[in-house]
Amino acid sequence: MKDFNSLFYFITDSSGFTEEEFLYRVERALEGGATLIQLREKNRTTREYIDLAKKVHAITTRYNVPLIIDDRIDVALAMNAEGVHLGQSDMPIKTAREILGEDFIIGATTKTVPQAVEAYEQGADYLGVGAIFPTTTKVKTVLTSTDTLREICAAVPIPVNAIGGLNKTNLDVLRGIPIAGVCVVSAVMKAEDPLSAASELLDCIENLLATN
Ligand code: TZP
Ligand code: MG
Repeated sequence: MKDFNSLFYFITDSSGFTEEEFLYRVERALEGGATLIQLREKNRTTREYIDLAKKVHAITTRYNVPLIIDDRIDVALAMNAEGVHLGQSDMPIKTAREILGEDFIIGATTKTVPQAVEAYEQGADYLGVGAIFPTTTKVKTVLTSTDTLREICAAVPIPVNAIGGLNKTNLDVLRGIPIAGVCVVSAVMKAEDPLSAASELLDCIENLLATN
């Protein structure tokens, strides 16, 4: 069933953690209130990606939070994830939708209005837009202005999330922009206390969106 809430979208980065520490942090993020979660692995074999995804899925299922797999529809299909997230150089959204069917959640990274409209028209369920701020997370990206973010929100009827360098101290730049939620990696992943980081962030996002 395609039911998701991108309000507090936590994206993982397992680099530097043991598997045990990584899974512990994923669970603390969920306990702290993450509403959607993406497993984002860039340096694993397919088999390792599937193996880790199954372990993460066992946790997310207990919290009733959909699990989105970054980049790889084969991995998502192999372990019954709820969705995939595709960038501009990944499989086209249209092809992914044809393969995955209507019930799968498909997200797309877009940085311009034409990219956003195309992703929507091809069947994307939500968009990630950024980077809003420079990020310390390993990613090939460029900055996207909040003006462009606002234009994208106006151009498509699906949820739009802001991403990139966001944390509880800088969400104010998003005030007044009709986003559906915020994506974060390091604000939770690298926090000393991921549970309190997640629950404080949830409060901040709720506060932000209450006035948007
Ligand atoms: N896409 C644009 S910025 C980014 C991705 C995956 C990384 C965001 O990570 P952080 O740590 O929240 O800045
Ligand atoms: Mg990608």
